[in-house]
Amino acid sequence: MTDASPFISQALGLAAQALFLSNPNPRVGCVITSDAGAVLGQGFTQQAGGPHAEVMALRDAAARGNDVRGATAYVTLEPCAHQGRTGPCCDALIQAGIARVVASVADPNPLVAGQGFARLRAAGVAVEAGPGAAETRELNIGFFSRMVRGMPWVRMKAAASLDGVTALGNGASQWITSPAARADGHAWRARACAVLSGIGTVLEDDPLLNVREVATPRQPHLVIVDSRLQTPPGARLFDVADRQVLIYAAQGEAQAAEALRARGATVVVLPNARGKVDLPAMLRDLARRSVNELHVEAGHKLNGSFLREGLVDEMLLYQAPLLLGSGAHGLASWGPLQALSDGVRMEFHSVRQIGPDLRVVARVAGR
Ligand code: AOF
Ligand code: ZN
Repeated sequence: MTDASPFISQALGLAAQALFLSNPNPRVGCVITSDAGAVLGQGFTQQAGGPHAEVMALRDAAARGNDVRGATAYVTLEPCAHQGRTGPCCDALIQAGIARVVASVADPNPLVAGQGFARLRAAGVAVEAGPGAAETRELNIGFFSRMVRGMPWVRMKAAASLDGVTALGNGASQWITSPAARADGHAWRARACAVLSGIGTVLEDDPLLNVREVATPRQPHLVIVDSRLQTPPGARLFDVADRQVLIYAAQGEAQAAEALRARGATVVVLPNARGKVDLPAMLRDLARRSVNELHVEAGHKLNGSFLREGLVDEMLLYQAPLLLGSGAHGLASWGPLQALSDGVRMEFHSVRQIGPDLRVVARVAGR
């Protein structure tokens, strides 16, 4: 028997090619090999509603004229057993005569969850699970979060000076970090199912909040937290084609909501007791709408609310080698805290220099 890990590594590399493409479907790769260890076919998950990795690999093998009967399929997620937008991958593998499946991890989707493995075994296919499980979870951190917790993975992006300042007291904030950091930030937008910002940012900057600096086959959806429904129907954010705009409000003044709906927006009214948007309820609603990774790019007040309510999983922080001193805004306003232990304890996940700036990815401890 050949060693699983090189082919699983290859399948993980394929899965990574679906990073901007397959949302909200997980990024999955598949490699089909002969007994002698020759690659017969390979593929990765296509756009939502498109073929899954296994089907792409089977098609690839067929296109190359390769016979896959008796072959092994290395796949980074349990093959699906359900009829979703596409047919069950299990059945496609069984029908093609695949003899053995090596899968990284069970699909946390309750529609699948172990049933794929069971169906393969029932058909006499040998099944092994395990290699590459951590890498698959990492690549699909939002999908696992949505399936397991019923919440998106919340990644808060900010650009700050070395002393943590995101804007001067007078509001000046463009541009603290370099074009290289900005382009890198767009790659993180591109992998998200949705980008989120607040009404303050919309009114101040009239931003597009789309992906422009990197090539992408799809735009993430846009979520605006807008308690009093103040988003101007003429805002530039409505000019981006092929994405959904979701506006969460605490009150749904009929006329304002109508004007925004006329611009194609979905308006959701979800107030909390303080007359603001109920952020935890909003996140659960976004998960129901299939948001895996939520990219929060907002001002210090909304950032503060997310942190105060314990809703942030990860920080994506770009820091320029620049000191801006006091009289300025930090990246989140949510204090003042009484004790150091009241802070949000995080762990560094990766630290890298991007052009002249630093990129820090930190995760809330235990997430
Ligand atoms: C696989 N291989 O490459 C992926 C899978 O609506 P559908 O038919 O596209 O199904 C989506 C679900 O399929 C998704 O929630 C997840 O459970 C699984 N994704 N399964 O066999 C793949 N991407
Ligand atoms: Zn499938």
